[in-house]
Amino acid sequence: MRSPPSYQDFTANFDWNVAERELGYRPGSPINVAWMCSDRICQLGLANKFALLWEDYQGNEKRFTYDDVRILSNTIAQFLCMQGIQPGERVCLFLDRVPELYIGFLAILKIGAVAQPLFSAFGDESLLVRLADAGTSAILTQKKHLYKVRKIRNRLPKLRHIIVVDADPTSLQEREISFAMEQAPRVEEFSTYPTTAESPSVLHYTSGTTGQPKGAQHVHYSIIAQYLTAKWVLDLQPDDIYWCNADPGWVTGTSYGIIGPWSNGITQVVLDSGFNAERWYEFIEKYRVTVWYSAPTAIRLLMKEGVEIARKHDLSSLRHLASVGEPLNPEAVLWSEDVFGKPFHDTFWQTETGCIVITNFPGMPIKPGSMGKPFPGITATVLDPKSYAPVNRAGAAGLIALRPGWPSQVRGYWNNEAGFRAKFKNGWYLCGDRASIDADGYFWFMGRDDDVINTGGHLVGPFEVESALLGCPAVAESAAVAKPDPINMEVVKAYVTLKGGFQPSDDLELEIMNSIRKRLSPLAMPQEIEFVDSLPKTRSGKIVRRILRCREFNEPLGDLSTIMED
Ligand code: 6R9
Repeated sequence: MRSPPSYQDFTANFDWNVAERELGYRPGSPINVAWMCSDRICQLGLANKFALLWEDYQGNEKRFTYDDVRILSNTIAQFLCMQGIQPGERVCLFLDRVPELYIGFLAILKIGAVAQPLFSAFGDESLLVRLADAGTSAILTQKKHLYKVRKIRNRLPKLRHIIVVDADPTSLQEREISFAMEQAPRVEEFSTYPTTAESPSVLHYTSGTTGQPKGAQHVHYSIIAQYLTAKWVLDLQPDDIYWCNADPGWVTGTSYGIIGPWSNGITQVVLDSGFNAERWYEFIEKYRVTVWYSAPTAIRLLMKEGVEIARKHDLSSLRHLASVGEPLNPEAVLWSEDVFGKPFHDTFWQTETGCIVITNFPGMPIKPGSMGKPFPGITATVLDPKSYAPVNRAGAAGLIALRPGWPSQVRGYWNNEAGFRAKFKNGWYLCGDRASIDADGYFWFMGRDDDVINTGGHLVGPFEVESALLGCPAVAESAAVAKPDPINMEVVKAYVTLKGGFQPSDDLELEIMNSIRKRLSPLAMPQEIEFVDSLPKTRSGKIVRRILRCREFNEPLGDLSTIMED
């Protein structure tokens, strides 16, 4: 049996140009992610290999070869060109995990436009904030999500085209157009727009503590890192059947749900359905999935369902397992060793890093609970929070920091230069997380360094929730904080003071929760609302979420005098 290379093998004389060479990229020449992921794979002789095996919650199935993906992305690309969409314009993907999402993503990149994927579970307000900020020109969506777009389109003057992939043309209104990918005449040849290394490619919105979500701007050169990390960390081999169960509304679903596997010419499977243990195991068994990239919340849900369900299925095809998004608790690693015969490998990264940066490699001894070591070419350390100098003491806590300059690093935040600059200190990029490094160089995650709530691997910004809460007629002031949760690690909890004339009640709590769920998303919805008379504030009146968070987690408050100052 093939034994994977050691960490030393991976790191010795490392240079990112390994990936440039393997992808056939010569610095200075055009580079286009979509072309690399489809046309190039066909040219390698893999045109008839399956790129995508797709299934939905009702059991409908579709299969697409690399040649299908090439031709269908050409077909959508040509349609977008005919609508007058120009290179650099933002085109939003607001779709369930249907084939049009994956293939449309490539199409947008083929015309040199910027792909802006958003979760289809988003409500109208979450959608509005992100489309308005990006000045998005077009949106691809489905009939079932159209009502949300219709609700906000009058507030989006720049949104010229609402493209519905499954609608009956007679039911459409102004600015709406129907386009059925598989019924349209197939476009065999399309000349991909000659984007270069620094041309913008993907715009992913991610939440921070202050302000509305930030648009992380990526470029075509990112593929260099996504290709190599997918190959080495996810251990992709030519015959693999790869399953990444992340939605492309989240960076994991694009970097490793589209670009990583397809740039490697791998067959991937997609299940467009929510969590269901039985269904997931059936899916693995049916497609003989070999490599699975998942998340701690999903693993905890599987653990909760018990080993018996897993034992009913033949899961012996699984060769390599990896996880991302939140701390992977040691119990989950041990459980997977017991149930699947192999451990989940924790990987750490962010929307801003574009690729896995700290990780457990296939051939590396795992220390359960640790995130592993830096990917070759990534210089990672932990910094003292006051001096921003590396801590350099085994086991000591610090801020996770990376030396800027790896290929898939975010190039900026859309419309938010100051927010971007604030992420750099002393020549380091700060991730916004805390960790320690042990004597063997393994990183151990400790927590976030801000007020962002990580619920089931999804980052929710308190500001976004609080803004939505203030939109409820009864709410005077609010603070959104994390509350511990056995499955999602954290959920949103809101502390609320009411306006005069309103009384706390269960009905009011439900009404507020529902309003947030509809306007933002089910994930951003507070699972609990605590009505209070006042909120803790600094002397100048800023709400101090940390005090409320400490209360939820039963943690000591520490020195309050510094918190209460500004
Ligand atoms: C890919 C992705 C990034 C934040 C990150 C950290 C948390 C991600 C983790 C992890 C502990 C891991 N995070 N991986 N925490 N262990 N292995 O998740 O991107 O949505 O931008 O989130 O998620 O807090 O800073 P993104």
